[in-house]
Amino acid sequence: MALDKETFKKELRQRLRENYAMELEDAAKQEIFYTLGALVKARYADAWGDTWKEYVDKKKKQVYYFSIEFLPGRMLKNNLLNLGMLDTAREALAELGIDLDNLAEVEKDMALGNGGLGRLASCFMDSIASCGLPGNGNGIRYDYGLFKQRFVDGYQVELPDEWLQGGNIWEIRRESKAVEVRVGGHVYLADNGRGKLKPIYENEQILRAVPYDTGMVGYENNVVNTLRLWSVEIPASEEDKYQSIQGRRELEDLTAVLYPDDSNEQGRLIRLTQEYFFVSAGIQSIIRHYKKRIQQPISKLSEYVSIHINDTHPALCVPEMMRILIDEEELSWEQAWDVTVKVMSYTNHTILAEALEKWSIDLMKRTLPRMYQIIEEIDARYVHTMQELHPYDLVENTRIIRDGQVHMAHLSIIGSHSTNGVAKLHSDLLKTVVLHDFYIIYPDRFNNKTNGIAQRRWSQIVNEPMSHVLDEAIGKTWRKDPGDLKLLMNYQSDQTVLEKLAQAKKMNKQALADYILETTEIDVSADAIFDVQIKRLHAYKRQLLNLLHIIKLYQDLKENPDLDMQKRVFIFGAKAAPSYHYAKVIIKCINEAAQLINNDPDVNDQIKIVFLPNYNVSLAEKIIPAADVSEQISLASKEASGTSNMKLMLNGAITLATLDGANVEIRDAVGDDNIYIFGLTEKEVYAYYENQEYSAQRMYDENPVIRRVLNAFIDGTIPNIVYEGREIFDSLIKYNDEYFLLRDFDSYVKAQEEIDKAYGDQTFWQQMSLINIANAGRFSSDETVRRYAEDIWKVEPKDSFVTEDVQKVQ
Ligand code: CRA
Repeated sequence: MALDKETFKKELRQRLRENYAMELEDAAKQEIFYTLGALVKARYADAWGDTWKEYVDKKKKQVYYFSIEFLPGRMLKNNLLNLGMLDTAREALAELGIDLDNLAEVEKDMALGNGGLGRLASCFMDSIASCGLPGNGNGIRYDYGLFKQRFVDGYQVELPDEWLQGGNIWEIRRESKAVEVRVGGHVYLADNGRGKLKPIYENEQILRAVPYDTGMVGYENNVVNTLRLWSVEIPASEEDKYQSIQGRRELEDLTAVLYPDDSNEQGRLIRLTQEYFFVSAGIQSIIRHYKKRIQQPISKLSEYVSIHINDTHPALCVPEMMRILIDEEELSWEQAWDVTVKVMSYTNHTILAEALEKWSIDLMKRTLPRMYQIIEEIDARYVHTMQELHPYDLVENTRIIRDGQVHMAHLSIIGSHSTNGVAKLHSDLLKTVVLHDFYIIYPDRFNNKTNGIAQRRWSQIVNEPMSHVLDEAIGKTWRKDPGDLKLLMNYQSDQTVLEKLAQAKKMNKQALADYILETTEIDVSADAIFDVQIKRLHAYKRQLLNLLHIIKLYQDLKENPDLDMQKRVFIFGAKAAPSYHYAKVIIKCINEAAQLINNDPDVNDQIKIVFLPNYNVSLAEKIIPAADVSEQISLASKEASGTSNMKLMLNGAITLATLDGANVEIRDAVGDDNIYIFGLTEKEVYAYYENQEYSAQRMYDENPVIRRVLNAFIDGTIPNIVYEGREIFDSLIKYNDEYFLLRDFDSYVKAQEEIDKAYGDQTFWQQMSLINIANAGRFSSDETVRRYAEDIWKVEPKDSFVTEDVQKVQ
């Protein structure tokens, strides 16, 4: 039921009195925020209960999305929007003299993820609910989210993210749903008295897993699904064992921190235990629910339950499901395996070798002895079956236990019925290169599901000015169905619409310029091109290539201060993993170049560099609506998909990209004339790997522009980077430029020059921008999860359930 402004105000006041014994006029921002949060939560409480009840009553098949990261960011405005209350709340609060945007800033970002992978999981949660699909998240409730980033003398410094301080308004602790998870110790098998073997545990550690549930509110459809995050505690029965503070700490540390690296698995014991902890707790609670409420034979589990393994971190879902089915439900191995493979599906998110998870046998045995036994058996049976069908090498290359290590991707592929990549190019590379051997063995298991974004958040919430222009031009249906953005194509030559879109962009740029001034004291003009690269700092993403181009522009301007060019602000947002030295060196260099360029009077404000610290979801929400240029310049083949590329496109930024990840599909969507493509293709990259002909030294010797740019890193041109500059220089010349920056430099510069020219013709630019917005609908995560639901999970949305009922009646 819709809430009118007066009732909203009354309820807010009433709740404030009840909770804080306070009048609105005396309340602090925090108190108002928490009160509003409680009001919003109460508005969806019934729908939350009803949704669950409907799933249970109708015995609907549900999907459980297992992910070690979720990155929702702030939830207040998203929940208001999805409940259809955003405008009412904004207006009612304004009448009370409160600015909603300002109030929303009280909420701490829920940052239980590193970057793309975790953010994708949260976009999926939003879309699964919004499409009326029965689906839930399962993950870890870290006490500390991803570190906060500050710059000190241009260096990255990491600070803890105490996001739970002050409480988390959205979660509900579900004491009664706690389960126990066993780790460590020894396990041996003994007769269970009924002719079967059962595992006997010795000296194991028992952990209590307590779930905290958060409602995932669907868009105006009364569906509220559940994100369940697990936290570790000491079980009451074990209290005696933990008498020292240190002992308690060690156990409680298990869910204390998120590992702050998205591309390098360090094989740490705590990480492995984290993985097992949330997997085991999640699967136990699914099975418990199934037995208690669905009450079907366990052999039919796959008709009611689908479990998704989001990258390999939850790969232990496979042996843990086997453990429960064999040890507890007493199914035969064959029956259990059949059920497990049917229930599980897996997404691969990267081809970077250093990110492919492997655990040493020794560590696995010590930490999770029963898991290891089961994995050994899966491996042995796999080899046994496959060696009859395939050559020796193929089987050896694909088995789970190899070279003293457990290969988690192999476990995930063998133990599930579906493996997908996250963009067409990436999925093709999985089939043809990275997982080619598996593709030969299981050709039918491989498929593509191009990533998507929660379009309502990344348009309606973050970019109200643009949203209003869209409403006026094409009506409001795009708000529910992002495919309708296509209607905008009819306005390509409509000067009024183009002009209004330009005004909206300008407003957003001014807002970002104000924020930049306030937080960094750098004064930037909203008339300049806002050229944006926002993503984790990684060598393959090539922030350094961006910097090389900036240095070239700087040198050109020094030589000729009257150079005919558009003003440009280069905006960066990027965290480096704390242990990733080279990435931190690049941060330092960008910051020092910024100091130099922003303060050089010769440059005369023609170019500026702004590196905004602490890039996170909330900062992305400020930057993306203000972007003119979207830098997607990874070395072709390395970026599995990317998702900021989609968000920037939706907000009318023009993409400057290599043909990597989903950039290829963005190009297909907007056409060659509305995107700037440069650089090596993935085939050319692979050809270089094969023929070994690349010589960075030769590029340096033969190309004077490159030489001058690189020299700036070692000749004092950029100050304060004596060591860092040398390291950059050596990485490019001495170590032969692993990511082909110098090879792509010229074509990147040329593309940048074309952008400069294009921006000079504002009508032309606005047309490109409009075409990008109009064609962004296909990258909605609504579409993506629908495809997962149909092809992989086999779960059905609420509406089609209704149709079925209707059909039955007829
Ligand atoms: N780092 C990929 O690199 C992709 C996201 C989500 C990544 C991105 O290109 O968009 O996943 N891979 O699919 C990853 O986390 C473990 O691998 C990422 O976020």
